[in-house]
Amino acid sequence: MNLSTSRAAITSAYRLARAAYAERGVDTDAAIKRALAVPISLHCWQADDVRGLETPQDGLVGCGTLATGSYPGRARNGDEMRADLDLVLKLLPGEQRLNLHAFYAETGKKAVDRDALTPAHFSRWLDWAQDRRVGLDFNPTYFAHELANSGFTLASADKNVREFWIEHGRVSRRIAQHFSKKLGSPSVINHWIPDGTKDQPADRWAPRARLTESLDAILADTKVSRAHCVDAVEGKLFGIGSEDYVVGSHEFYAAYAQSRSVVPCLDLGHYHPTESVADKVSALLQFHPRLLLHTSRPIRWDSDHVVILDDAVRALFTEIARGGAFNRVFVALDFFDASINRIAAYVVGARATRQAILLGLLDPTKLLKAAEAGGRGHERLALMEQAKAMPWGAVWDMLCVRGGTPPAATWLTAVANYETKVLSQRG
Ligand code: RNT
Ligand code: ZN
Repeated sequence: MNLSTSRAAITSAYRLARAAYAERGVDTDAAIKRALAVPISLHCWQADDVRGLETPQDGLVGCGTLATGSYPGRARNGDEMRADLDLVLKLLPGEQRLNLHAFYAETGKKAVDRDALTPAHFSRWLDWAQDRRVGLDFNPTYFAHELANSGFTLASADKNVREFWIEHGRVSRRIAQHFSKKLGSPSVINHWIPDGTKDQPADRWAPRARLTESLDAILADTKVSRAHCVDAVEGKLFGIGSEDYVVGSHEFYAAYAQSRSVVPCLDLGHYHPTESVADKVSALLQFHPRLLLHTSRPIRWDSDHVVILDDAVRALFTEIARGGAFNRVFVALDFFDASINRIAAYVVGARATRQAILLGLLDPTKLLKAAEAGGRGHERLALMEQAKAMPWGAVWDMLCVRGGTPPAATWLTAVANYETKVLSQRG
């Protein structure tokens, strides 16, 4: 298999593409520059199938998410995760961040429960991030714990359970603030709470009231500054075991975020299959200053497949580009596939996300809006269709060259070598 793409071929294809886009009023050089500058937060949890680094507890029930597959090479500890992420970073153009979950704390031989975590338990991640010059984002882990087995955490009717998770939320924000201060870049902390019920609850009210109160208690910590710790809240339609009722639904969080000045998080897998997440962007951004986006790929359900350049992802970033809103969104990945090489999963998903960003920036918005304003709906439709046939692949290859990474699919060679040398040696 010869995957090489010569620099001369990329340059001449790019010249033709640049001219074709220029005719439509699109500056490809500016689009490449902007697309490279949008930070994408890489989720650490694809590397180990969302297992975390705590000593496994017996009898844990699921958390509404599920990584399926048994492809060899799963990272088994923090060092292996960081080694894998090092290769991933080399294969990705543009600015990247790392998104950690609290259960990736490294506590040595000592077991430290979630309510007692401190920045020191993440010092190895922080050193790594400092060295690689990547910002760190954070997530409290309100699942995979015996105190989450009932299906309720922050919305639990049991005060002790609630207090444990409130404390977890509070220590997590201190950790995020520490990352921000050390790295000089605000840390986005995303609160996703799995609470809900399999079947119809008699009381949909009380858990929502309790979740509101618990989140308020977490956010009330005056030692944490919003300038360092950017809180986001992620709603969901359903999960495994919470098919009928999720306490933190989309409406709950859209309203909560609005009233508490925190950021709503939209995950592409968390809505009815025919609902357009792209359409929500211009609605929410009328009222919210910022949005957090989890790019994912739901197949028939919230399956968290690896992101590809599908219509949902393209539409999402085209909407953001048309609204000039890249400085108002945080972009993060959220998928986990244990059935394929996990390094390739990262690279495919992160590249597809940045391709969608680039495609959004290459959209001939001015021409489309002019056709629309002139009442020429047929022209708008024809131009939208024509945009799909534009030579954007040549622009993408140039973006890879300018980003100092392998173009096209040439990165597969590095993945194959790493699989032979490193991944295949893991038990
Ligand atoms: C779950 C949410 C959440 C998680 C991660 C692991 O449905 O999407 O973002 O995937 O926190
Ligand atoms: Zn998510």
